[in-house]
Amino acid sequence: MKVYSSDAIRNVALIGHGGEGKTSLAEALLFNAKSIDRLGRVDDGNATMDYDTEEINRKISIGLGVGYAEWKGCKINVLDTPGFFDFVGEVISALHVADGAIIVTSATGQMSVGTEKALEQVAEKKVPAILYVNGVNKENANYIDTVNAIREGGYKKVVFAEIPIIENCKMVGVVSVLEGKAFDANGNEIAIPANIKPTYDEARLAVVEMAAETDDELMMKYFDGEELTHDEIIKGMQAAIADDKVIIAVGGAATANMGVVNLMDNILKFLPAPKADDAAPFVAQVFKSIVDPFVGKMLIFKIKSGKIASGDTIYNSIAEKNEKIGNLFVLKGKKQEVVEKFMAGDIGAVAKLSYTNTGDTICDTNNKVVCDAIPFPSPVISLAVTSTKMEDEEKVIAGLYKLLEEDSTYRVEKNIETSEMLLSGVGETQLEILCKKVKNKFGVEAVLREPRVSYRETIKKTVEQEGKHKKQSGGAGQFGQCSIRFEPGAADGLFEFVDAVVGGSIPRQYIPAVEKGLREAVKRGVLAGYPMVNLKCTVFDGKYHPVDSKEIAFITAAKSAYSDGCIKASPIFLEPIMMVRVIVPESYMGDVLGDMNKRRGRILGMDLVDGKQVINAEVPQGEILRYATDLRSMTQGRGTFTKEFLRYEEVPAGNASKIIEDAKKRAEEEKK
Ligand SMILES: Nc1nc2c(ncn2[C@@H]2O[C@H](COP(=O)(O)OP(=O)(O)OP(=O)(O)O)[C@@H](O)[C@H]2O)c(=O)[nH]1
Ligand SMILES: [Mg+2]
Repeated sequence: MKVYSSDAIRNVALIGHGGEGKTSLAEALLFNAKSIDRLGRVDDGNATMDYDTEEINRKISIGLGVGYAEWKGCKINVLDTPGFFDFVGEVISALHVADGAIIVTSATGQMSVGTEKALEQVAEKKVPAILYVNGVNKENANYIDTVNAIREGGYKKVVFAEIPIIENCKMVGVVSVLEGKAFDANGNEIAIPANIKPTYDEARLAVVEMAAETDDELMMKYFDGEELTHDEIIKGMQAAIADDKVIIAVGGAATANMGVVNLMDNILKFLPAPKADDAAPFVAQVFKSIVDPFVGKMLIFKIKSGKIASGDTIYNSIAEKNEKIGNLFVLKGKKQEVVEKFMAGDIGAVAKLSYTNTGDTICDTNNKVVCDAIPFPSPVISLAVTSTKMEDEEKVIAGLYKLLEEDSTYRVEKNIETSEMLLSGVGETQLEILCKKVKNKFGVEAVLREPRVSYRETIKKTVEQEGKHKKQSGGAGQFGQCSIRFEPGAADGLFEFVDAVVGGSIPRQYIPAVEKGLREAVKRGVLAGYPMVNLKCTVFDGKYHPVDSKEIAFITAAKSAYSDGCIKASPIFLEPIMMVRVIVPESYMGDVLGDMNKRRGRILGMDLVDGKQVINAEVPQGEILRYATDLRSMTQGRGTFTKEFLRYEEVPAGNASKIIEDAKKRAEEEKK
């Protein structure tokens, strides 16, 4: 393959709502450029970008797919992202390196949530974008209504650049608002169809005005009533798009390869080339890793400056190690082609590096720099992961650790307190798919379940309790007896021991044994075995035997005083309370608040920030284990939230029996 320099490169991310045609569009882009010789289909499981087993099974994209289309002397690097919200990490990776985006939306006449999110994302990241309204070949497709719905939904910066001419579910031509002309399918000029004329007239006016606004001189000209030239309009649009002031809308049908060639021309014309200098020292950032069974870990990077060739030695400034570059590749989904070198601005792949991971910067050994980290989201849902077979559990965990190389948005860690392995991520589907991947790749079955809540136990009343241990039948005997006062409140909030024995009723040398017994005992509360906290224990009396008293006897006596005493001291459960911050569009406020109420949430405050409602609430952890999933279905994916541990609080009496029952069930299961 030819080596492309930055002015001939376009790095575009395809983003948008799930299932609206990104992968199909990527396929058509690659096909038109002859990168692939047949137009594969997501439905047939042979689309270039959806090659993973789970992608083929589910007919959705899961991971970021990378391909390229060589078009009119340029190279369009295509980054096909998944639309399903659980995989937003892939979108973030793509937008971190893309110089432009194609927002793919379906011509349904409405703005889908994913389209809205995509529009928000490109605005936030200031990524110039084109809106590709897909599926205009469908029965009830309506291109104009779709664009208007988006404009009315708060995105007036979306303007009609083209209006497809549809006859019997076929795109037979296009009205180019920018050119001010209409063309048939062969590119011959035709009259603008009457039914499109009103939309065209309005759009043309908007385009001219937006172009004029980019330049003071043009503005003067426009106000003087002079016509802007074709070049002035195009230049104005280019500037407005680059500035993220305008998003041009075009239409087509990816699976029918309609409007795609137009789109490719528009990518070259309106999306900016990467700003990257070949002459500067080499700097690149790895934005995606794929574990390939044959070549090992494939690292996909974007070159910010300089160039790279196979055989180079580079420096990883995160791992602080030198690495030798072997073969370099361009990718087409799972397929690789070896290339000799890449120039600044390009996207390439390299395999078999020892220390390099997603997010890392690789650079010239004499120019050590670190690129901005990719802002991956923090996990919002945790599930406990085990295996159907006990002996497979280790393999499941090892598999999940291995897959971390491909996905930086999940975590695997042990909860030391509950001894559960927790799998945490962006959504339940992500976690389920991870388990499926572990099964596909490593042959072991992972099982997910709701994690245990780290409850605590404590007491509310003061009691005095005698504990006795006596074993005096035959052989050496054991004897120890102690009286202990158990009361709520420990100096450190956990455990406090006071020795108030006078007159030697327990000899000095056995007092530490009493404390030791209690310290062991409080590890398990008397209700359901959760750690006992905030307990003050005062030993004030006891008895001993000159021969049979031993350390172990006092340990045991203290333990029995503990269990007999605390059960009478009004034991209760404490539960973790989380500080939860929910952000939703205002229209969902009522639902979210009502739902919070059902979860025993306490609303602390509500705020309108950037047009969205921010709700702060304190909620028991056990009530929001699956909040990520529930909030999403409550808000069609428009709501987000964060949570953070705050403190422990008493569990209402009515909820205690359920905790005890669950603990019993678990104990029985564990026995089995
Ligand atoms: N009729 C019609 N169907 C289309 C068109 N584009 C895509 N489809 C179908 O829509 C479905 C989803 O297409 P994909 O290309 O997988 O959509 P996607 O946006 O990549 O989906 P995710 O990656 O899961 O977000 C498939 O069944 C496609 O065949 C189109 O232009 N016309
Ligand atoms: Mg897809």
